[in-house]
Amino acid sequence: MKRSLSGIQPSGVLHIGNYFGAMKQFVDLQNSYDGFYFIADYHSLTSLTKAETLKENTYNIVLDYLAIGLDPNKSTIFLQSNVPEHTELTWLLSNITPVGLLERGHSYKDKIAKGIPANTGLLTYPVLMAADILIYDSDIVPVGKDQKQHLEMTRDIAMKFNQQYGVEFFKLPEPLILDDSAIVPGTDGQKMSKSYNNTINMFATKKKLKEQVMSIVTDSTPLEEPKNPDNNIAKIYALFNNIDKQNELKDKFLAGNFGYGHAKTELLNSILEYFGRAREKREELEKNIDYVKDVLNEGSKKARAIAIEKIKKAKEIVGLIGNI
Ligand code: AQP
Repeated sequence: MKRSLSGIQPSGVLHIGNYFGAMKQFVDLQNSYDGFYFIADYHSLTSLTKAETLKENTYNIVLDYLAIGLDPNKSTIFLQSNVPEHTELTWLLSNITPVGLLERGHSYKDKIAKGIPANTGLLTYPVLMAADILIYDSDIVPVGKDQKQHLEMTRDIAMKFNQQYGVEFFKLPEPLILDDSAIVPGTDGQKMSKSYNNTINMFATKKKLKEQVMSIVTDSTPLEEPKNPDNNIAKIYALFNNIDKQNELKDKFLAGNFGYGHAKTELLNSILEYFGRAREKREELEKNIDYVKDVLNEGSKKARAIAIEKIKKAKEIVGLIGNI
């Protein structure tokens, strides 16, 4: 069975961009791929400095994974920092990765442009990501479009290693990016992002969720007039509804006498309905945190056993002699 691997940073509360861009694919693929899905807690240290928040976010992501239907009997759910071999491989890969490649990273450049201090972790984030993927011989990586360049870097780094040491050691992974959910827009129309304060969180309280949906930015076309049917509400609505429902909404916008507030209420109902079962499941899981911990510990053990074998071979290839 081919292997699918991906991770999510516990840098905040997960949102429908994370879900449609990546997590939904984790669940959809779990019968056809050997799934490895992790919580990228090492990665989140590049932006998160509050230990308590990191711990809380980490538990929340495991709950989210399980609530949306990831099955630990089918997929391996693990914590990145429980497999320190990821960081060990990062060091080996760092020594073949040109600084220029990392400096060209869109995500790195965006963060610097926003005034985020350029720590080394932020620059070398893609090398750790390459290690995460390559250490498991992953075949595909389901991600949103913002990660496309990082996946290309992973392939470049793998090729460079294979060439430099004259081996076919690292498998070149393929990104899996779905057209319809490649970039989910946030409430302000930019890419939805944990750090932009523009998110719709699938498991927010109903009151909070309503506030988030109502904050979607629209234009000021009067109620009675027809509206552009390709607005931000319609784009988000499309993620939750089939084509007939999408067309119905478009027709209402074109007909006039249908305000953005009405559309937002329809969107809110769709979101609540879509995640209804997952919400219930999440509430049940919250009462059974020992089970959640077991899932993470068992998954981490399984992942680590694979990573240990791969790093051992990688060290031999580069000439680290180990125990003699
Ligand atoms: N708006 C989005 N549309 C589609 N996919 C998205 N992803 C994130 N936002 C969108 C995908 O979610 C996965 C996990 O992302 P991540 O948490 O590792 O980092 P990120 O891409 O940087 O996500 P955020 O929300 O934007 O986090 P911050 O604000 O912390 O940087 C990835 O597959 C990503 O593509």
